[in-house]
Amino acid sequence: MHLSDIKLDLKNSHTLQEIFVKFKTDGTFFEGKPFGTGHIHDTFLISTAESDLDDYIFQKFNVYVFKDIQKVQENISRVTEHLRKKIEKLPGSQPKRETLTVIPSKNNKLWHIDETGNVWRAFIYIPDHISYDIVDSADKAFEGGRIVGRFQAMLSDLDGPPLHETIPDFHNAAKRLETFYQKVSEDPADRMKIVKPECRFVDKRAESMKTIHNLGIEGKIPVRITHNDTKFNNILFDRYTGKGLCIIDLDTVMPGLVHYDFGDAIRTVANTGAEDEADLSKIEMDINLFKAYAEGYLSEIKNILNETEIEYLAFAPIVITFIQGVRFLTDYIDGDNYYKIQHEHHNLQRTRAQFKLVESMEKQYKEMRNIIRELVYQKGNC
Ligand code: ADP
Ligand code: GN1
Ligand code: MG
Repeated sequence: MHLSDIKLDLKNSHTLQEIFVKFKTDGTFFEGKPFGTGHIHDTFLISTAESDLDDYIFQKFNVYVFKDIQKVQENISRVTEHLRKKIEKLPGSQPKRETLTVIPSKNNKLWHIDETGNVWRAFIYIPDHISYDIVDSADKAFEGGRIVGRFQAMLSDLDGPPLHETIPDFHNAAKRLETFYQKVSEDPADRMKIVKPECRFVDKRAESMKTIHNLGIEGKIPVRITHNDTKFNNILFDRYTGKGLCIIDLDTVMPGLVHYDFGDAIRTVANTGAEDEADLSKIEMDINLFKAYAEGYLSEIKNILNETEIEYLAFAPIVITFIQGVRFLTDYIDGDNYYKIQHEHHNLQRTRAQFKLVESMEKQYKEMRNIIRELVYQKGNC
C-alpha cells in the first residue's frame, strides 16, 4: 500500500464515521471500506465494533444518474416494507437477509446531505452473502431466477399509487435509440471515427428492438412492478447454503414490463464471459444457463403472466443486451459521463462484448423460444 492510499483511507474513514453517526444505526463505528463493483454509487461497508450488532452499507448517492433522491428512497421504502411484511410470515424466514432494510437518518429522513452537499443513504449489510459476476452452474442460475420471480410475484399486490418513475424512459428502446442518434450527430468526444462498425450493428437492428416496448404501449403486455436492474450481481446468495437470498439495488424499482427483468438477468447469467470481456471469443450465450434461469423464474411467476408476455420472453434478452450495448456506446461517444470506467476505452470494450452476446443469442433464438414454451405449457403445469 502506498502512503497516499493510507491517507485516502484515513480520510474516507473519518468522513464515514461522521456520516455514520447521522443515521439511526446501532453500535459503534469500527471501520469503513469501499465495497462491491457497482457502476453507479460509491458504496462502503461500515463494520461496527460489536460482533452481535448489524454492519451497514453506506452509499454516496449518484445524483447525476438519479435526479430525485426523494422518489428513489420513497419507492425503496415502500417496496421493502411490503416485502418485509410478507417475508416475516414465512416459516423460518430471515427478513434482514431476504430484503434490503433502509436505515433512516436521525432527523427521520431517508437520506442525509453532508456539509459538502454529498447525498448519503444507509442499509443494513446483509451478512454471509456471496454474489457472482459470472455464473458457472445451473443451480445458481435457477436460484437467481427464483429470486427475481418471487420479487415480482410478491410485489404484484402492492397497494396505493403507482411507484415513482425514478429514471423516466429507463427501458424505452425508442428513446434510448433517439438519444444514441442524437449523440452520433453531435459527436461531442470526437470518437465517431472509431465506432463505425458498431454503428452499423445498431442501424441494422434498431427497428425490431422496439417491438416489446411497442406491445407495452398497445396494452398487449401489461405494466407491472419490476426491478429494472436485474444484473446477476445484484442478486445475493447465502454464502454457505448457496440458496438465493434477495435482490438488492432497488433504485430503479418502478412500473415496467417483466421482459426488462428477464432480459437483463439472462444478459448477465447466461454470458460465458464478463460484461466487459475484451476477448470476444470467450463470449457466448450458454443455453443451459438460460434454461435453468427461466425454470427458476417461471416456477414463481408463470401463473401470473399472459400469453403475449410468455410469447416475447425469449426475445427479451436480445433486446435488453442490444440496448445495453447501445447505452455503453452512447456513453462512449458522449465522452464517458454515465458509467464508471477503469480505462480509456472501457465503454467501447463493453459495447463490443454486448454486441457479441447479441449475435450469439440471435443464433439460439429458436431454441430459447422452444424452451420457454416447454417450461410453460408442458403437461400438468399449465
Ligand atoms: P450500484 O448501483 O452502484 O450497482 P448497489 O446498490 O448495487 O450499487 O451496491 C453495490 C454493491 O454493494 C452490490 O453489488 C453489493 O455487492 C453491495 N451491497 C449493496 N447493498 C448491500 C447490502 N445491503 N448488503 C450487502 N451488500 C450490499
Ligand atoms: C448499472 O447499478 P448497476 O451497476 O447494478 C445500470 C444498469 C446497467 C448496468 C450495466 C441506474 O447497474 O442499468 O444495466 O449498470 N444502472 C443504472 O452493468 O443505470
Ligand atoms: Mg448494483
